[in-house]
Amino acid sequence: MATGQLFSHTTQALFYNYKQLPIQRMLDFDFLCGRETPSVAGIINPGAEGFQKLFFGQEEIAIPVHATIEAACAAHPTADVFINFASFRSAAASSMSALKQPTIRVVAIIAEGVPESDTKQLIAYARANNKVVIGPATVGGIQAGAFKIGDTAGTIDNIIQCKLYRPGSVGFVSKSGGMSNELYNTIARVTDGIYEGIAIGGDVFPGSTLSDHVLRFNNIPQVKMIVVLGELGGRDEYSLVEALKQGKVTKPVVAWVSGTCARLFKSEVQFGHAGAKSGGELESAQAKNQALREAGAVVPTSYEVLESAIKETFDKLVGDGKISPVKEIKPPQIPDDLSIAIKSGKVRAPTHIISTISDDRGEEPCYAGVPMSSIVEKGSVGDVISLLWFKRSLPRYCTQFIEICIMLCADHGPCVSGAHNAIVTARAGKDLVSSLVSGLLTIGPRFGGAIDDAARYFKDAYDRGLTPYEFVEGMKKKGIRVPGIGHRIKSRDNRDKRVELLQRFARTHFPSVKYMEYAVQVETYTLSKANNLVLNVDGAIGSLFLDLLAGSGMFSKQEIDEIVEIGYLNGLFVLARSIGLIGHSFDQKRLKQPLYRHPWEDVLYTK
Ligand code: Q5B
Repeated sequence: MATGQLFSHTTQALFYNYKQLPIQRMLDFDFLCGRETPSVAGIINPGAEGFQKLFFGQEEIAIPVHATIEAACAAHPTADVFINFASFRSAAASSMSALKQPTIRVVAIIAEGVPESDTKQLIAYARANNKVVIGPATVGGIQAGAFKIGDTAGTIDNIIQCKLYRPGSVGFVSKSGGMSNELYNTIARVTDGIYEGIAIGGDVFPGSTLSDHVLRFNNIPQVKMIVVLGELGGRDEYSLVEALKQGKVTKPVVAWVSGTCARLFKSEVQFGHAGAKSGGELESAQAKNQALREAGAVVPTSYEVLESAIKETFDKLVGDGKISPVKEIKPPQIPDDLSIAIKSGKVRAPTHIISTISDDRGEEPCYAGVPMSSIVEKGSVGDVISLLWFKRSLPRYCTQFIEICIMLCADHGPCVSGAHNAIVTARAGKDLVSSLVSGLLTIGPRFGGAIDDAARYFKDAYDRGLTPYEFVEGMKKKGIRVPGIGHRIKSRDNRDKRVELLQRFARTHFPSVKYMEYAVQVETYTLSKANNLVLNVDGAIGSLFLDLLAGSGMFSKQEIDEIVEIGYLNGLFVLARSIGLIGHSFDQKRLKQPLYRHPWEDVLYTK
């Protein structure tokens, strides 16, 4: 892997597994560096296709999403870096697929816990095919001012503080991703900054080694000095020792192997990384530091003086005229995300939706301010309806009345308009929701949806003091059928039991049933005209709900007028009948009923 540059200002990557945050961080870094093209050319989200919206500076861009690695590589032949955010379970297989693509040159594997045998296969394949693997168990790497892998270097604030938006003169390689962030800071403080930084990952077998990257840095003219941060465990550092001894590294190297504290422990210690364990003497931090020192690297006496060792080496290169100071630039300002800006109080933004009935943001959802747990403990469906529709807790007799309406209107057999539609739709092979809505769509002024109008007309007539005669004849003059009156099968001699049940409940529990009594008087008059002009279930609910609103003391006059005007009450029939319509749909499916076709004999064909 000796030959130099891995990345440039135009490098583009394919990002495996959609992870919004690291991709957005890459794009923010791009913007900071003044890149013209986003560094993420495409996203691979196994099984999904389309586009993902993200920000590139102030603008939103749509990044293509591909279902397979092959499709992504075919669509973006110039994207030669593969950033693999797969889990440890699938990281090896997807990385191998990526390495096998002719367009992919570098694969970064973020997952920790990739089986060592799988990693060894990846390494062998990459070496044989002149490709580079960074990781597994890595945060990635960064070429300052040019290209960044995933979450490398953390937040934008940190990237700006570490001056990573423009190249410096230091090549840096570390095992640890967390410590690389620390060193980006240190290096920015005492030098002109990073040219490139790589975290090789903490596994026993990294895809590329410390010395691989040091040798590569040695070939990059812009890199004037190299900083290496190793750690105890493994022998990786010794290949760097060899390279130094053989004179393959001609640039100054400042190195530190962390983990010198391991000797303070009595037994073998496993540190955070899989590879970081205190094994034999040769793998100790002390032995590796000593070997590096002897091979010619600048190795400080402790981590605390690493910073001054880096500074001295850098200052000497400046003094020798090997480094000319980098021209400082001011990076552009990355616009804050709206949510962050709002939180900080810097901006305010108008909302697009207003909602007053429920809130799911807290620890538990609330209906009209009442927490779910208290509804479950003490409430009923009637309470849920009163909270979500009327925004208040109603007395028990009111919620009970609502529940009775739901029970009574849940179904009225297969022959009514709604059920018929639901049945025909189910038999046409359609799904539950289609059957349900096809049934619901029949609810209207003639079928089930006359409750609101019944309430409106009865209220108006009663409040204006009209006699039943004046009311019904007035409606007739206007050519309007009295809503809530009349039924196809119910009549004077075949009363609707539902109406009786509602009336009985209300007479027992409601403080007043004046509107219902008025409706009964209207019925007495309409029955004198025709036997089927009974007060039907819609009329009974409409008139009784007026009594509930007026008698409960829970609603102002203005609120009652609004409820009647907006038309809440058909909702009771819609809600209730949905139960039956769903039942009819299931019934037809269960009975495996074939496509319905209406019989010819039942149609009058005429000209
Ligand atoms: N006439 C319900 O009519 C029906 C009159 C009237 C004055 C009236 C009709 C109507 C108002 C709407 C209403 C809810 C269409 C009904 C429901 C749920 C259900 C359904 C189920 C369930 C029935 C014959 C003569 C004509 C008409 C006159 C009729 N209604 N006059 N006011 N309201 N009502 N809907 O039987 O002189 O001969 O021309 O529109 O409240 O939907 O079970 O099926 O749970 O599923 O078809 O219960 O009453 O009568 O149209 O032949 O009229 O009576 O003007 O007079 P019919 P038509 P004329 S509950």
